[in-house]
Amino acid sequence: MDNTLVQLLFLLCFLCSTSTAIQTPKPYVVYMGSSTGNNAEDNIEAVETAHMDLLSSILQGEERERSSLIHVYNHAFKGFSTLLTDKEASLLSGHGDIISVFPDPTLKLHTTRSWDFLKDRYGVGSNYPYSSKSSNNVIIGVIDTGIWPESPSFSDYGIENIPTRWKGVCMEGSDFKKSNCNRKLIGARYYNIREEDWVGSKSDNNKTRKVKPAGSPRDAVGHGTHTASTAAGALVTNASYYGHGEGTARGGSPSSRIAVYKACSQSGCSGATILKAMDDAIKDGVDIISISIGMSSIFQSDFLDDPIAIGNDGPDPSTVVNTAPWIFTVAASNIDRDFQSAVVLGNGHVLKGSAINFSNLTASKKYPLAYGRDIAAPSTPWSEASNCIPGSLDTKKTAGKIIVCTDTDPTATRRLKKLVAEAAKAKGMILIDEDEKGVPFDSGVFPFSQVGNIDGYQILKYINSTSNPTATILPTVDIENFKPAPVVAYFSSRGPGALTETIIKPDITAPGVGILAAMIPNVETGSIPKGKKPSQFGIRSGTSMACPHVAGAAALIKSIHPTWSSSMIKSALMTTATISDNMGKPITNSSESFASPHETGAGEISPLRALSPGLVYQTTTNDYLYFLCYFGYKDNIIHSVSGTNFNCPKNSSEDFISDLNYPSISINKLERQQQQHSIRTITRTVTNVGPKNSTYIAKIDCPTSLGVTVSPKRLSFSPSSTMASFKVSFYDKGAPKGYSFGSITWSDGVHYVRTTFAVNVV
Ligand SMILES: *[C@@H]1O[C@H](CO)[C@@H](O)[C@H](O)[C@H]1NC(C)=O
Ligand SMILES: *[C@@H]1O[C@H](CO)[C@@H](O)[C@H](O)[C@H]1NC(C)=O
Ligand SMILES: *[C@@H]1O[C@H](CO)[C@@H](O)[C@H](O)[C@H]1NC(C)=O
Ligand SMILES: *[C@@H]1O[C@H](CO)[C@@H](O)[C@H](O)[C@H]1NC(C)=O
Ligand SMILES: *[C@@H]1O[C@H](CO)[C@@H](O)[C@H](O)[C@H]1NC(C)=O
Ligand SMILES: *[C@@H]1O[C@H](CO)[C@@H](O)[C@H](O)[C@H]1NC(C)=O
Ligand SMILES: *[C@@H]1O[C@H](CO)[C@@H](O)[C@H](O)[C@H]1NC(C)=O
Ligand SMILES: CC(=O)N[C@H]1CO[C@H](CO)[C@@H](O)[C@@H]1O
Repeated sequence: MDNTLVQLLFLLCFLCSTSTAIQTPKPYVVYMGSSTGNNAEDNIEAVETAHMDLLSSILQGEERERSSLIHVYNHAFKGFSTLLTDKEASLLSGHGDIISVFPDPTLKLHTTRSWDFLKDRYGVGSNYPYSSKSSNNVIIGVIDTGIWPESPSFSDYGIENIPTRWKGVCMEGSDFKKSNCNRKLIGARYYNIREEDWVGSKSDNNKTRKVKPAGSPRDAVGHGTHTASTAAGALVTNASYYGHGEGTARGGSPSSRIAVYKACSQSGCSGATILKAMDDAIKDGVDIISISIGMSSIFQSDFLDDPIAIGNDGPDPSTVVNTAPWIFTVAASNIDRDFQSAVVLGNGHVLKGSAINFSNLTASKKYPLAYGRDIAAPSTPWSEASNCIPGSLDTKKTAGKIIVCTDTDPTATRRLKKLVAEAAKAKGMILIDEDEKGVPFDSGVFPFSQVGNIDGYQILKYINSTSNPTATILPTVDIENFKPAPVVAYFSSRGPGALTETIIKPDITAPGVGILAAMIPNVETGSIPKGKKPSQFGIRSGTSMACPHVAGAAALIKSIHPTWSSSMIKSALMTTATISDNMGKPITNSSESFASPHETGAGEISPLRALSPGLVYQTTTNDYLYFLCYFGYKDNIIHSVSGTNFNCPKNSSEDFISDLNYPSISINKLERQQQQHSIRTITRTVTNVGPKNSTYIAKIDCPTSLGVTVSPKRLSFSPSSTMASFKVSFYDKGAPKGYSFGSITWSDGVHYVRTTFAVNVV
């Protein structure tokens, strides 16, 4: 493996792209009923062909040119999305196989607060060194959906000349000129992305799979623009999403340079393209790579759990790249700001819902309120109607009402339910959704609010209690200093790692809920409040919003400590992470339980504390090669990956991965008995990056049922002795089966070097 590769910091996250290209014709969703269940992936071509035939049957002549499927839904339910004119949509909705056709407006969620939240947690009055000259020298490569260069977040005002070491390029496209790059956005590349897979031929019905190159680095999705500005966006005063989240927008390292690699499109990212982009980024001279991989479709919130999502076809180098321990895996949390849109019931009760809306309703006027179940279409199961599944509501009974829907059926997302309610001419919608209640949903001009199960029960009880239930949904208000925060988001990926339990995954937590950052302008009707111009910012939630926070923090550290390796930066971020929330309690998850390191990793990043970590764990190229050996790769593969004759130890075993010099410790099995032989001892080595003469003392924090000893208990450093090793022994003292968690904290009284551990007692 290329040493440079190891020296770079990889941030892999999950692409949760939710918006669609804005054009006339517009995107529509064609819903064809529930899935039959036997939808093997290898059948996908036949399904696509059938959808294409259906489409061609209504598209006339020339129009067939653009006949294409944006998404095919084949698992949770049947259907597809495509570009249609209004007329075509109505033609299609008359077809026998089709249950309903909905316009698919661009979802636009929208943050400026997250970096201040992280800073304030460090200590009031602390300064964020966000415009340091040295941060000009850090180049962040963002592999994503491209960029919207006109956003004020990418202005190069006050930034010095491009470092001479930069070897990248600014590729042009029909809508992207060399002049779109500047001293901030120093590079832009695109790849031949399969934006549209199926392209019908003009003359006959001959459909071929054609690759239509997306010939521009310009972002048509918004995801790449949002993540790039979160990591390194310039300071923009007075940023907001139509007044919400108002403040100064900025990235984690606002004067670092950005180089974009458009390797992803609306329909996802191909592993092969990502690898090519990585290759280019390294060649161009980037310092940090931030990548979002995976794709959650519009209607399924299947947040893929592991970076193996790309190139998982056997032990080849691409797989290696994805399974390697140097990939930073990030959990997503909320910040101390909430977007609330209250529900006022006819009986005067006010319930705090969450949403971002352009509701024009007021507290004084109430509207009829109905539960989906009570207004079901003829011969529709209650369960479908209560979930407001497409086609389940009696549209004669929905018009002008605020309808209440539940979320017990995962086949319809809140986005789809909202479309159902809108199409049924409802006045508004209250969604009872325990999981997503803390993740605000942008419903555009449609009044919308989300509540949890407890408030939901109150609403349903109220509906039962009167013959004439009424309610209204108030416009969204920003709640500042919201508590508790951080809370691990419900959609955040959970450990232990699917590939190996010998490394704690995720590594760390960062803000990923309700994040305001730069956005491509959304001109979709229904998404802009009356009389306003399209917003230059957007509020979004997802693990892919958390990832660029880590990239930005890493760039900040790199700018202050230019000689530090990526493993030192990673260690600094992990050992200084915070494990308590803004109420001084341990961080919780969205169901109000204490979150374990399998949910938070080492804790929430504290970028300022990470600037002086005291001690760091350095993970070397050899450690990574040992990792590959222990993971089971054969010598010949490791030779070809590393270009060396490195040979694996004969006794390689997955268990030994726990011994690699990683900034956290995971023991995948510890025998459940108090015998001498069941002691598991691992070694770690720390490097002093703080004051030359210092002495650190270990403090262990763990359940009493787990035995943990550290030896030696004191580490001394001097100008001539900058590194020290210690051993940690684990043994069972009656722990329950399964994982026990704890930490070892080395401290010199000034620095606290916290090493999280997870021990699986079997
Ligand atoms: C279909 O189109 C492809 C490419 O345009 C062409 O190579 C092929 O011969 C066509 N097939 C038929 C049956 O027309
Ligand atoms: C911020 O924008 C508002 C209007 O949206 C304007 O009234 C105000 O003057 C602006 N403030 C600054 C500092 O530009
Ligand atoms: C709210 O706006 C919609 C159109 O966006 C309009 O039809 C409706 O009458 C308005 N309602 C009130 C109460 O102003
Ligand atoms: C409302 O009434 C229905 C039918 O009478 C009943 O099944 C349901 O449990 C009631 N819901 C609540 C919250 O009381
Ligand atoms: C929160 O943690 C509890 C206890 O570990 C667990 O049962 C629950 O599923 C977690 N919640 C989520 C949303 O993962
Ligand atoms: C594996 O073998 C090497 C010698 O080849 C030895 O030094 C090492 O201690 C062994 N490791 C374990 C965990 O047994
Ligand atoms: C470190 O300690 C040594 C003696 O132990 C002393 O000579 C040296 O000046 C000290 N260095 C610093 C930077 O304090
Ligand atoms: C984000 C958003 O759309 N908020 C709107 C909610 O509704 C009020 C009242 O119409 C608007 O002022 C907000 O802009």
